Amino acid sequence: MLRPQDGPTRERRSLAGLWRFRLDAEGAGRTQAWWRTPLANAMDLPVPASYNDIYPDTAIRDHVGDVWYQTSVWVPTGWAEQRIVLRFDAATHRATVWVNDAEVVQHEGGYTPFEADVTAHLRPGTENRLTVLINNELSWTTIPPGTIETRPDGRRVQRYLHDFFNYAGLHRPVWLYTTPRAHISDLTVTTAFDDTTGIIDYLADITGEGALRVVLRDASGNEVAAADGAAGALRVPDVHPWAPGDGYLYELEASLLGRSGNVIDSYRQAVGVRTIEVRGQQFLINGNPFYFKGFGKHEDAAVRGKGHDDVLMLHDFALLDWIGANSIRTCHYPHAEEVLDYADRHGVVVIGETPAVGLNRNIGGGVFGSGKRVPTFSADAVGDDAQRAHLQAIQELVARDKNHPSVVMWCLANEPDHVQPEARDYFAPLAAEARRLDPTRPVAYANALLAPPKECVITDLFDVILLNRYYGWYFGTGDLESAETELEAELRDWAKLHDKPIIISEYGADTYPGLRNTLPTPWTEEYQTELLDVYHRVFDRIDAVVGEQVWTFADFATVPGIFRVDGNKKGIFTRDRRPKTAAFHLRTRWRKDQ
Ligand code: GCB
Repeated sequence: MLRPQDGPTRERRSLAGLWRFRLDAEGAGRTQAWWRTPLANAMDLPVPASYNDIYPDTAIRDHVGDVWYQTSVWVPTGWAEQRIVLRFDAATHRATVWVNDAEVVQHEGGYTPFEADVTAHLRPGTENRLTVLINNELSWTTIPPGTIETRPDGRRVQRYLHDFFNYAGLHRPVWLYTTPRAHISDLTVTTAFDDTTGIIDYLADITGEGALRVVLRDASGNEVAAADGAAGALRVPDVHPWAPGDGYLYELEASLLGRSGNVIDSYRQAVGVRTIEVRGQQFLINGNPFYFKGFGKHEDAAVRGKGHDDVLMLHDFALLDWIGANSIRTCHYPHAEEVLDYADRHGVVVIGETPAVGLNRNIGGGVFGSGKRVPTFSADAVGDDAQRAHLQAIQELVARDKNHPSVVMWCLANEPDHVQPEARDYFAPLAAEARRLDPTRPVAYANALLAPPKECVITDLFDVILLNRYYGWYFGTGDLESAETELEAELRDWAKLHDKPIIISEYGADTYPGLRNTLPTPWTEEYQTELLDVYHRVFDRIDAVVGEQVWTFADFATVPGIFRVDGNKKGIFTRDRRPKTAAFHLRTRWRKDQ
C-alpha cells in the first residue's frame, strides 16, 4: 500500500489539528445519524493523539464503546479533475467513515492504514464534512483480544490480557491526497546481490492505461539504472548496500507514461539494497552475522498516549543512538510508518510485529497464572474469527511495510499459548501466509516461558526463536543466582533442540526510578542493572544467541493493578525519557565495539 506523497502528479493535505469529538457510550449516534449534521455537544480533540488522557476525566479515559470525530475540510477547485483519496494511517481499533452524508469506508484493526476513494463524495470548491466513528472494544473475535465485563451498576469495563493501556482514537496522521485517475497503485521491491552488483526486482500495480518506466538514482541523485515495464530487474554495479548503521537509500522513481511520453503519474520509492538470511544459528544481513542490541518498544507517552509525534519519535531514536542500540521490536503492534522511514534512513534494524498480543489465557498482563492450564485456542476464546482477524493483520502489515529495508523479520504474535496442541492448527496457516506474502523475510513469534522448550508445539513453524524471559523477576523474584543457572540451562536446551538463531526479545525488571539500595533488591535501580549483567554473562556464553532486546525502552501506561505502579516500570528510561542507572550500563556494553 503506497504512502501519500507530494510530487509532480500528486498532492497531499494533512488533516492534523483540532477536531470535534464526542463520546457515545449508548451508541446513539449510529441510530441518530450523527454524521449528517455538525456534531452536537462536542469538545475539541487533537489529531493525531489518543483521546484517553487529554482531559482529566475518567469517563473519557476508561470509555468503552463508540466515539465520534468530526472536522470540515475545504477542497480546492484545482482538485476537481483528480482522484481524491482519504487515508487514515491508523484508527484504533475500528472505524466507519463518512464524507458529507455518504459512508465511504469501514476498517477493522487499530494499527494499519486504510483509505477510500472519495472523489465522488467530496465537493471541490466547498467545505466538506468528515465524520469518523471509532470503537475501541476488544472481544474474542478481535486482534488483540479482550472481554467486556458489565458491572452491577451497568458500567461496561474492558478487560484484556495484554500489558499496556487500551489507548484509542486517531493515533496517526489523516490525509487527503490526490492521484491522477490513471495511477500507480502499488509497488513492490525486493533486493539481492550478484557479487558487488545490486539487483532490484520491482513490480508495479497500475490502475488505468499507461506504460511504466522506472529510474533508479543514488543518494546524490545520479541515475544508476533504468527499465521499462510494470515488472523487471535493475542492476547496480558497485552497489552501496543498506546495512545496520548505514541507512543508504536509493530512490526508485516510477513514472506512468501516456502515448506521447507525457507523465501521467509518478511515485518515488526509497530502496535499500540488502539481503536477510537465516543460516543455521546465525542471522545474516548482507551475508554478515548480525547481533541485535536494543529494545522491545511501545508507542507510549504522557498525555498523547499512542498518538504519533515527530518530536518524541526523533528523541527516542536519539536515545537509541546514545545508548548504542542497533534495533527495536515494534511491540506489540505495527508502529507508525514515520518510525520505519526513520529507521530506513538511519540504518536501525526493526522486527515488525502484528497486534496479536494476549492470545494466552494463562498469562495476564505479563503475569503468569496459577499453573493450571486453560485452553486459549477454542470456539469460546481465540477461534476462527480471531484467526481471520489475525490473518488480515498479517496481510495489512506486510502490504504496508514490505518495502522497508529496516524491517528484517515479521513477528506474528507476542506470547501466544504455544503449548496447547491446537496452537499448531492456529499458527500453521498464519506462518504459511506470511511466507507466501513475503518469501524474503524470516518469520517468528515471541515465546513466553509457559513450558520447557520441548513442549512448544509451534517453534518448527518459524525461522528464529524469540524468547521473552523473566528469571529473577516473575520467576525466582530477587534470586539472581538461580536466574543465571536456570536461564543458561534453558537457552542451552533451545540451542540443542533447534538449529535456529535465538534472540532474547524481552528481559528486564520493574524499577522505580530513584529507588536505590546497597544490596540489589527488586524494584531498585541496582537490581535492574545487576539482572541485566547476569543475563548478559549468559548470552555471551551461548553462540546461538544472536540478540538481546531489553524490556523495555521506556516506562509505559497499563491498566491499574497491584503489579503495576503507575504503569509498567521496566523502562531503561522513565516515561519522560530520563535514564535510569541501567541506561549507562547498557551504553557501556553496547557501545564498546563502536
Ligand atoms: C511480557 C510481555 C510484555 C509485558 C512484560 C512485562 O512478557 O510481552 O508485554 O509488558 O512481559 O513487563 O510483564
